[in-house]
Amino acid sequence: MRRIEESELILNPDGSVFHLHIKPQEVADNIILVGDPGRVDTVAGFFDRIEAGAQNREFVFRTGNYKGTRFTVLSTGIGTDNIDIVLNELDALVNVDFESRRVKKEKKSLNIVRIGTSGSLQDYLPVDSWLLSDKAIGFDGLLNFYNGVEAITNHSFEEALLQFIGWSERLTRPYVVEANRELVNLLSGSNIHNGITISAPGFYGPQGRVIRLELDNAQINDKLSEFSFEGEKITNYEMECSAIYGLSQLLGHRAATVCAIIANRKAGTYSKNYKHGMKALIQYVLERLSR
Ligand code: R1P
Repeated sequence: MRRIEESELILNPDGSVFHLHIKPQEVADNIILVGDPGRVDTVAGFFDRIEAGAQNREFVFRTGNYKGTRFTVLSTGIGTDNIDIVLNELDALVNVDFESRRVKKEKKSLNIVRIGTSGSLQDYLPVDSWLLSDKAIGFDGLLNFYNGVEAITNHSFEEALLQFIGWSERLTRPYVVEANRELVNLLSGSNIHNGITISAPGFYGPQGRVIRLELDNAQINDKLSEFSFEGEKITNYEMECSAIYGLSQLLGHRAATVCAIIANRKAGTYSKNYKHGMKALIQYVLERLSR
C-alpha cells in the first residue's frame, strides 16, 4: 500500500483530521449528518452520555451513546462540496492508519444517515411530512470527478430525465444514485414517504427559485414534478444527498437520507414551526438505528 503524502491527507498537530477535527478513536460506526451546526446539539441532546466533541468552521461533532449504541453526529454545512470533505475525511478516519499513512487492509463500513430539511415538489408531500430518499439525482456534478461513477449510476434514468426536462449543454451531467437498501428498510415506516431527491448546487436558481434573476429553464420545476421513471416520481429538493450516496458507494459505506419537508414548492407553503417535527424525526432515526 502506498504512503499518502502530508499534502493529500492533512492531519492537525493533535492527531485529528484537517477539517473535521475528529481523531480516529472518536468516530462511531453510526454517523448522523446534519446540515445545520445548530442541529448537532439537538441530536446530541438525546444521547445518554457524550464522550467527545469539537468544532471547526461549519463542522461540529459530538460522539456519544443513545440507548447503548454509539453515534457520532456531525454537521456538514450546506452543499455537496462540503460533503466531499466530510465523506473523504470520515472514511480516512476509519480506513487509513494515521501513523503509517497507509490504507488499512481490513476496511470498515460506516452507517451514515443524513437528517435534513427539504422542499417538496409534489402535492401529496405536504409541509411537516417526512421523506426517505430511495434515490438521489445529483445536479451538482461532484461525483463526475471520481473514477467508477458509471458502475454505480443509473444511465437510463439519467437519459430519460435529460430528454424530458431539456437539460442545457452548459450544465454538468446529472447522476442518479441509490441509497443503501438495508438502511432504507430499517428506516421505512408508515409515517415516512419514500421518494427520489434532487441535490442542487444552489438554493435559488439551481432549485428553480426566482427573486430577481430569471431562470435559463423557466419550466424546470413543473417538468420535474411531472416526470416519472418506471412509475416513480421525483419528490423533493435539497443540497447534499447525491454526493453522500455516491461517495458512500464508492468508498464502501452504507448511506440513507431522511428529510423533514419544510416547504412545498407547488403549493408555495412553508412550515410554521419545523423544529418541533425535526426533533421527532431525529428521535425516530435514533430509535431505528439503535434497535
Ligand atoms: C438550505 O437551506 C439547506 O437546508 C437543507 C439543504 O440541503 C441545505 O443544506 O438541508 P439542511 O437543513 O440539513 O442544511
